[in-house]
Order: sequence, then structure tokens, then C-alpha cells
Amino acid sequence: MKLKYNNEVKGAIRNQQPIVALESTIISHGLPYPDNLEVAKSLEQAVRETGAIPATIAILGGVVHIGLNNEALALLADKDSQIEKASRRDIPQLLASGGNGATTAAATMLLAQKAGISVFATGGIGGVHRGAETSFDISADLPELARTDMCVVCAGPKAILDIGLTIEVLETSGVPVIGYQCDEVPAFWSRNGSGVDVPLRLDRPGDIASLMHQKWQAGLEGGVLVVNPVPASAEIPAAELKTAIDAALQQAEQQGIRGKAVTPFLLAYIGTHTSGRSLAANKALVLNNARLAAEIAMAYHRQK
Ligand code: PSU
Ligand code: MN
Repeated sequence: MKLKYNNEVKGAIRNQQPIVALESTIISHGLPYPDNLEVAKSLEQAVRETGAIPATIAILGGVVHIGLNNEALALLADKDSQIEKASRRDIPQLLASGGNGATTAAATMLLAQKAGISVFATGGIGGVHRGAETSFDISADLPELARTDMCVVCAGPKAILDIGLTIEVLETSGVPVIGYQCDEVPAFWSRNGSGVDVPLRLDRPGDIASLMHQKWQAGLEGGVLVVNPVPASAEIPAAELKTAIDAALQQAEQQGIRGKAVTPFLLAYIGTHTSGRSLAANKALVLNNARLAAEIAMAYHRQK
């Protein structure tokens, strides 16, 4: 598969600088315009200010792009551009048809690994949906974490999911889940409320980097998931969100929303039914994750 690097990422590879991968589904399908474009740019800026190089990943015209220019970011953010949500399953046809795809956490992880990148920041990881015992809806992010060597920094599984079952599946797959300076798995928009203990707590980026080195040097393939709570100033307490989440799930059911449309539908519904508060929290948490990812990438690089 051909990978097209932008100049910034090419320079980072040449100069052996730490790189952080960023996804594009959050731009095209996770956040509304124009917030999405603003977030896409500020994530890249946050990575640079922390001392690493950002590589936002997408498939454009059937070509995998590692690092995007502002024009590409604007195309992904424009709701009239008809950008497909692209997970692992969708990659072959996008390549074959020359299509445009915004990569999910799963697809971004696997493409970032091919590009030699080891750290990736997203908002909330996908996971086991509530009612998965009948819908079988489990995000492709989970099997990807099981097989792809990548440190993924998120603010926990999205709170629309069954967080406990998501952590169980990650345990089955042998994926270390690390609470960064926290004891409870954060619930995306909320710092607490999942009721699930983190399997392991580490408080320093350098300790996370050491674990990554040990894991992959030992030949233990697959990802490492870091859960980083949303900043307190932007969080929405879980109790306050419950009504909006329940209503969103009920609406999705009633309207027969299925497959890859489920998560974007739920996020958009909750955005409009919390007077933008969930949007503000989502922006703050993803920025917070980009910064931590850059710190981890720098520590990982120093330990090489
Ligand atoms: N984090 C966010 N917003 C998002 C996502 C993550 O803050 O929209 C995206 C990621 O691309 C993730 C996807 O892979 O949601 C999960 O979708 P699904 O549940 O269909 O696997
Ligand atoms: Mn799904």
C-alpha cells in the first residue's frame, strides 16, 4: 500500500522526531462544522507545542495520507464533501474506487503502524455497545487494539457504551489498559461514573513508554490503551448526562439506526440535547489527549 506523507511528517521521519497520529472520523463524523475544523487544527497545534509532530491520517482519492495540509482538513470538515467513515473493513474499496474516507480509530491505528508511528490520540475509543448480546455491535476498535502495535490515548470508552464489558474484551485480547493519573476508567465526557477500576495506573508518560518498549520487545503484539480523564473544568458529571444518553439510545433504536451510523448518530443527538456542553467536553478531552500522546511519544523516543 502506498503511503503519501506531507512535508512536515517527511521532515519528522528524516530528523527522527517523535510523531503522534491523529484520526479523521472525529473530524468528518464526530463533531459538527465548524467546531470540527477548529479542533482538527488545534489538535495538531497542541502536538507541536508539546514537542512532537502531528500526522492526521485519512484516505483521499484512494490514497492513504499520513499528515494532511489545511486544504485536506477543510475538505474532511465540510459536511457537503461526502466523506465515508472508514474502518478496517472499508479500506480496500476506498483504495479500489479512489474514494475519500475519514479513518476511525481502528483504521488510523493500522495505517499509523504501517507508517512507523507508535502513538495515536483520539477522543473516546469505540467498544461494546449496550445491548450487544442481541445487536452484536462491538466496535472494530477493539479487535484492532488486539492486533496492532500502537499506544492509543483516549478519555475512556465513549459513555454511550457498556464500559465494563469493553474493559473485559480488552482483557481477553491481552491489551494493557492504563489509567493515567486515575483509578477509575473515565467515561469520556465524565471523569467518574463508570464504576470500573483501571487494571493498571501509571502517573508518568515515561512509565507508559517503558511499558510499551517492554511489550513490543517481548514480541507481545497489539496495542496499549491509555485512558486519560477529561479535564475537570470541562467535564459533565455522569448523573447529569444519563437522561441524554438514555434518550439517544432510545431514539437510535426507534429509528432503526445500525452499523457504522450508530456512534455518529448518538454523538450528534447528545450534542444537540446538552446545549453544546457535550461538545465543549469533547473538544477539551481530545485536546488533552493530544498533549498526553505527544508527551508519551517524546518519552518513548528518548528511551529508544
Ligand atoms: N472519539 C471522539 N469522536 C469520535 C470518535 C472517537 O471523540 O467520533 C470515533 C473514532 O473514529 C472511533 C469511532 O473509532 O468513533 C467509533 O465508531 P464505531 O463505534 O462505529 O466503531
Ligand atoms: Mn458498531
